[in-house]
Amino acid sequence: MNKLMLSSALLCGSALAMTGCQTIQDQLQTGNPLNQPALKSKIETVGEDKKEVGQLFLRPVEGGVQVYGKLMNMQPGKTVALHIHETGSCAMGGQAAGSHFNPDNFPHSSPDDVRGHAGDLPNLTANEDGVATINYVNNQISTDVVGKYSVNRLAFIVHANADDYTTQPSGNSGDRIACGIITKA
Ligand SMILES: [Cu+2]
Repeated sequence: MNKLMLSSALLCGSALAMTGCQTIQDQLQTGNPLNQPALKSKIETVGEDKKEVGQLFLRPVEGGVQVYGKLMNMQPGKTVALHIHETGSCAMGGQAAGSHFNPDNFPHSSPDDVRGHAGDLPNLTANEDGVATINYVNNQISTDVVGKYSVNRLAFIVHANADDYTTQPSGNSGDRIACGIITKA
């Protein structure tokens, strides 16, 4: 089943494969009731007011863990960094979340680099309505409740600026502006 879906996805560019393409696109939609997330996180601003900015979800898929969801009330057009940090706390303006989740002690890198931080994720760009979506498969993390690669009880951090995927240890992505603890869905 999963293998079939994967081959459909690979054929997405072909008109003949539109049906298969639609299928995997549907599978990747946020909130598909047939594919409940394993983990979820309510993302809130790190200030005193703790305004909710959105929700992110994680679930195991072929090839890794799908991280998906959307953030709202972002600065329109702005590109910002999103990471999974190693400690499940949003206290002290998000500083309590600690460093990037990095169970294999790799340098910070682009999210697709398997020798980078497990918690590295792609930058998000808000549209003109201030909405930013993510739909990304991370192959270095697990949705298991516990374990070396488990992200349960860790935290998402949204930064003020984009991640350059190069600067150590956090891509020169600036202040922490929003945070969410990852919990069982
Ligand atoms: Cu970060």
